[in-house]
Amino acid sequence: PKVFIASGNRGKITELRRLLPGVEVVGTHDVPEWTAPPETADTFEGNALIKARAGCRASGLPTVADDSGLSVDVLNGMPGVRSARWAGSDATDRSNLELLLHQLFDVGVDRRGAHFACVVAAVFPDGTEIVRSGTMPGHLAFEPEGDHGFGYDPIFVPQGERRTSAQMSPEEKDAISHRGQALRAIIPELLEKLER
Ligand code: ITT
Repeated sequence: PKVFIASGNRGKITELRRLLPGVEVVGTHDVPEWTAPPETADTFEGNALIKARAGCRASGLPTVADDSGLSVDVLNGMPGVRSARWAGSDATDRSNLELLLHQLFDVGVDRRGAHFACVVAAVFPDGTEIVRSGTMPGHLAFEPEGDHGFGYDPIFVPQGERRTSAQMSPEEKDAISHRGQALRAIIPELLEKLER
């Protein structure tokens, strides 16, 4: 089975490939018709569907898209769907997490709660749409630690952990992550439909 992954985020793609063993993944470089659509929805689900529908249209293939982000309690859930460009249109993973740490500099350890959320959408050429989600609760560290993962991983400590998700092995992160949960939830139906 073959799926197009409609994402330009390398960290995400690495994890999605790992979580889809046995599936042949087609990337954006193989689909010249692909251009990233504006993510105009204000929910993860809305944006995941925008990307998966556009990907399916461009590639003609079953398409998986992921919309995800980090929601911080004291920021009323921000950055949320704005996580990728929190520090502006030319933001990097580093500038995003530095801005977030700065915004929380006077927030104590007991008020640093946050969670990652991920929605994966699969859209098929026949119009079928499947959507699944996952979350990973935890809190924000005071300084970046670890160099695995991507994005905000160096400043996020999953519940029950002392390490950041960037200090965990890929397998450890997958076992508890928002993306791991969403993928494990979508796989049975996705494979069933791909193999039909
Ligand atoms: P695509 O839309 O092309 O897939 P994107 O990076 O723009 O890539 P999103 O709009 O879904 O994707 O933004 C997700 C951001 O949330 C991502 O850039 C990270 O900063 C953050 N994020 C999501 N999952 C994460 C994870 O597992 N670890 C660390 N940061 C994560």
